[in-house]
Amino acid sequence: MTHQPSPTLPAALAKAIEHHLLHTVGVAPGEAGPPELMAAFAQAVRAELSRRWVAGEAADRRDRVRRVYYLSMEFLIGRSLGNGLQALGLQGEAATSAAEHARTLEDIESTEPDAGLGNGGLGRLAACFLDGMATLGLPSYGYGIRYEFGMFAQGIQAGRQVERPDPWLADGTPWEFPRIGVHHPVRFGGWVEHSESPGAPPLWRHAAEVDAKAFDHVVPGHGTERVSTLRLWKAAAPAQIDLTAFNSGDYARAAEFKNQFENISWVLYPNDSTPAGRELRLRQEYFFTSASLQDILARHWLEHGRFDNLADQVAIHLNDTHPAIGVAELMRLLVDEHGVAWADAWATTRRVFSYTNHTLMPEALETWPVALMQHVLPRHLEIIFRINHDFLVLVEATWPGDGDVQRRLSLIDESGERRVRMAHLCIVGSHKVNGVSALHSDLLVRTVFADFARLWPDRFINVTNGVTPRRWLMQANPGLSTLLDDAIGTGWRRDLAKLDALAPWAEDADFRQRFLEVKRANKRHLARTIDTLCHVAVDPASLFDVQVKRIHEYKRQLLNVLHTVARYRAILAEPDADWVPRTVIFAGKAASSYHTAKQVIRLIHDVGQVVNHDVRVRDRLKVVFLPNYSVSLAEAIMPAADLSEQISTAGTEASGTGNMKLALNGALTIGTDDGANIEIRQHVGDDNIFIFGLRTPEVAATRAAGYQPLRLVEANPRVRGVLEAIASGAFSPDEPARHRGLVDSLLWGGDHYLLLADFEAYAAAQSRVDDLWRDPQAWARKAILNVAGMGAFSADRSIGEYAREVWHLEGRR
Ligand code: 26V
Repeated sequence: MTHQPSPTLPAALAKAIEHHLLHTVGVAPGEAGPPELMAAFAQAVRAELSRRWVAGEAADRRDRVRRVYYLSMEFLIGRSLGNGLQALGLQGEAATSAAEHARTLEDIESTEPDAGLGNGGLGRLAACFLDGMATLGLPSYGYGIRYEFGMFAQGIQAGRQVERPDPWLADGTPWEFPRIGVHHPVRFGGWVEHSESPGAPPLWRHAAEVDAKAFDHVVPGHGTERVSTLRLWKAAAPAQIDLTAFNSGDYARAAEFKNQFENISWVLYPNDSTPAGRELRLRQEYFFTSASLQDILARHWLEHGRFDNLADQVAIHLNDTHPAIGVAELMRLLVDEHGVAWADAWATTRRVFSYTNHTLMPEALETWPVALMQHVLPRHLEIIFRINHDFLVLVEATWPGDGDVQRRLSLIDESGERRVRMAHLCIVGSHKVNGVSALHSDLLVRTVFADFARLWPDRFINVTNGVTPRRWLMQANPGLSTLLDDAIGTGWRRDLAKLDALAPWAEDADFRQRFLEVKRANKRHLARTIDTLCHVAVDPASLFDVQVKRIHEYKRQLLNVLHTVARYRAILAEPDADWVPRTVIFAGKAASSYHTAKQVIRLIHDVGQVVNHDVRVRDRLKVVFLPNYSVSLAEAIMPAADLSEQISTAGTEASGTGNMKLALNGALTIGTDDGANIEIRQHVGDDNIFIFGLRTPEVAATRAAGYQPLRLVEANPRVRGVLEAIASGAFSPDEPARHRGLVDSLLWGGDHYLLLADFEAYAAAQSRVDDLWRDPQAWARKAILNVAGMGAFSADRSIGEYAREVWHLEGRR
């Protein structure tokens, strides 16, 4: 397809909006407020995207194209209106239409609720990747769950996190297309019968069945008429059950019965700190995976009428282990339901699947008790045992008599209660396995998956993460985008690698001035948001120092707090020194059961209370915690940041993607030698980034040498002063012991993430940040070089690598 402006829009956008106000929304155009206007704008955009969608689908069906299916429990989409308008090239017209209704486009867009169907990095990556797939014109589908409630909304009450539900569908969403007639049965429980007659497939006598109903979201490509589909499944009680129960007249029981089925797609598990061990989670995983695979096979059958060419036509990607059961489910569907021989089905399965790992933390690797799997998915457990048997035969042939390697590689962990290792199932069932940054992929093959890598070295590759420049630069930062257009032309909008042409502009004083003015305007905007959300006045001229991400010990928000307290104490000790004014900005959610993470939020709040009100500070330090971090809040924060905090313990952050969004918007990174920070450093240059602290091997060595945080603190008066202040209640005078637990976890709890070991290096790097800030021209030069160096971190580059090296797929633009 070629890219032509739509014949009907843009001239007709205003007309379409009037039409939808009157006919779809049901309001007189003159009386429409921002929510009604949002609904009408969305309908106008939806109509045009739908036209493209239908055309593209028909072409793909006609050509029987090879497709990729991206299976993910999470898609953290955010808002869709701005993105849709941009894809259609209608932002200008939309702004004019908004003005005709005496509104700004921003006022209208901000009434759209976020689709927050994800926890953090993994879910947002899936959303960026959908955008990249559509934009590259890959025939592609995302598959996931249509959660009735997304990620909880975070409130802060008296410094504490409170969680509220997120009923994002309460008023409906203009973006979904219920696919009447597209539904699949998903079965659970029961037992398996094996027939006497040879060759007959086993019969799964299931105990329960739910109906998975398809709801599609259109995923617009940019600079192309191609669109992709995100198909989300909603669980519904099968119609006949509905009828029987309700006809019996016992409505309460009928409703309860119905709930048993429909609860599967009610709520996103809001936990990225420990894998959820609950049965409902396993049901969710199987529910969406089974529905998706049935859907894929149905589409394939319709086009080909055979399954022996499935792997030629279909690539299925597993976003982490959450859809891992798909390996067993595809085997079940092919062998039990479609009569394919086991060996043929296995050869197909191995060619179809690929798998991305997103975390090294051993405690994060999913396993399910064999007993639970037997109860929920008895046939799948049998299939997993058979896959494991065949696999262990191979292991035995490779390393004869090596019981240790058998135990380590087995799909079943037999060390305690027997458990199925979902990552092992993914690796055995896939032809490619990747990590998400160079360091992470390297550590995977050298640590957690080392035995597998010895067995199948070619299976393991790296694909460094990327972010979509549409949302994270063009939409979030129109000021910088226009400036880039003026300097280097608009080519970067289609190919982010072209940003490298910006480098010479760092030497242009006039350009630097304009760059700083754009940043200042973005900071004024964020300052207003901070005032609204936190009731704290911050100075847009101060250095905006930003750490935004899930709250986790390994991400070390507490290290940032320790440094902030050190700075506060230093200001009090030398009130007349030349302090660089700083605004330290935090945002992020803590898992509801993660006590330490919640304490960190409380400490940030308490430090803010003291510091922000201390007149001796004279506004040279402010500390704010922005509640309810989300995609739309991130869009306000990224363009306004001066300093990006990426300070995880080396070897713990698989990649990070916030680090990419911030640098792309001209923030300088202060960070450890971890995840994608390492590659950012390679691309922006050593002189334009503040890397500090222990590296991965040194982290291991420090721990191995018997790290003693107490010793370290005894020898370091600055750290001691900071810890004593926090532990003695300097920031919690109403409850002096409130933060002793956090301090004790460092002093007496072993300081597992080595905050104290890295403290001095971190503080020294922060001093270098201050020195640079005092020279605005030098700062601007480096910030511009950061933008210039970030071209490689586009989701389009990542997706191009997946398409070439993993999915063997070509774009149709
Ligand atoms: C993390 C952890 C951390 C330790 C304790 C248990 C646990 C359980 C789950 C998780 C989340 C894993 C999935 C995830 O969100 N990973 C993130 O994926 C991003 C996209 O690849 C990547 O940029 C982040 O570095 C990675 O944390």
